[in-house]
Amino acid sequence: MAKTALITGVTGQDGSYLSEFLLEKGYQVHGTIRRSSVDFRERIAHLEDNPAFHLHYADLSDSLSIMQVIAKVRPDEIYNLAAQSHVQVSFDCPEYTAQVDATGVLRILEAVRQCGLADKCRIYQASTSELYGKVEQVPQNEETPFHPYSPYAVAKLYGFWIVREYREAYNMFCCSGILFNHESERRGETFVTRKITLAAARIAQGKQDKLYLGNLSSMRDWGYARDYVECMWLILQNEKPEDFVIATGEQHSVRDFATLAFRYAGIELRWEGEGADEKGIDVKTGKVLVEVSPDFYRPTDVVNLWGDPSKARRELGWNPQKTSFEQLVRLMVDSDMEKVAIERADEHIKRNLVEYLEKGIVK
Ligand code: NAP
Ligand code: F7E
Repeated sequence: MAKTALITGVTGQDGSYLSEFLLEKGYQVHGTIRRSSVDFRERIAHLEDNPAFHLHYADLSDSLSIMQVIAKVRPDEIYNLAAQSHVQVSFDCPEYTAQVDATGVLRILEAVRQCGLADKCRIYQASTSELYGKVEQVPQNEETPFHPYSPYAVAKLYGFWIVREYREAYNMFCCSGILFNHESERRGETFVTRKITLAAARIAQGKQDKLYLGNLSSMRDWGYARDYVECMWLILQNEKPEDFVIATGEQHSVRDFATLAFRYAGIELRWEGEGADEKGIDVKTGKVLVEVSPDFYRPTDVVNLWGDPSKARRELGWNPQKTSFEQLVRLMVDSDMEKVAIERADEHIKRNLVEYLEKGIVK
């Protein structure tokens, strides 16, 4: 019998890759979406004709909608990926972030219990390296103490502990993946990696003059999202419900990422100055292409994330180095170079069409 999975946050970066992964494994995949005045289903549009792929309206801040979808689908596995996932935005919308990222997790767990699925349904919670926050140890593993350093991280810490509580109190199979940053060509455009690859592609093709960034020295352990969804699945196939760190085991700065992304877009950068005065300069033309803007500084910033994926490698047989840092940056830049080239071609066609219409060449 095919297994049934429910994915909250199916329209997001990870939700789209996980859907593809589970459909390939023969699952019936159900995803939750939110009503929006514009269509934000770009990442899953290619799956919507698949008869094994089903969508339902639900919101993590609305218990009834969660209860309803779980009662209807009665899933074997739930992947709770839905979240207000932007750390900087969590400073502007702290209460909403708590509603979704903290008590939203409780709503899922309790709905599973209330629907009588506590013994049958396995639950994966999308936890985060942001829990380590103002880090107390490098690299970070499953034993490293948490020190959350943003409203997002504090909300996710509640999510982590309530999952553990339901595991111990009710013997439920629920686990957290403590995922370090993972990126892709589908990454939201306001996260730093995608912001950089898109800007590098636009600057290289004459569509943007400059890129403004915040803290260039911040260090992250960046992996490829497509590789990480496999590990989410492995966590739920494990014999025992346990929490796992998912990371590559390598660390790079925002500056390193930008240097490489611009290089792959055909521009060699040299860095001059320090702090807010640091600039990324095109070696060939001498033009300043990257500047620092304090607008992107955070009230408290997490600056030293570096994961130790030994447990996942040892106990789940997961390969943390499947896609290298260089390959990740390359595939993101290639994808954005293509996207910008298509946008330019579209503009060109539109301009020509307007001219032909004006001149009466076409009607
Ligand atoms: P993402 O691209 O921002 O996707 C978030 C998803 O959650 C979207 O489908 C979004 O729907 C949905 N969502 C937001 N608020 C919701 C609400 N109130 N009710 C229901 N759905 C809601 O995030 P991602 O990068 O795929 O990350 C997936 C999960 O992993 C998140 O929980 C994130 O916090 C966590 N995480 C991510 C990373 C990373 O590096 N990517 C690392 C660690 C943990 P809309 O499309 O309608 O907005
Ligand atoms: O920032 C610095 C910024 O927004 C990374 C989410 O998926 O991963 C993500 O959260 C670093 C920070 O990701 C800019 O200060 C510099 O130190 O790409 P980010 P994040 O905050 O690490 C974790 C694991 C999650 O769980 C989250 O859901 O880059 N930075 N300049 C900048 N960041 C942004 N966004 N924009 C800048 O211009």
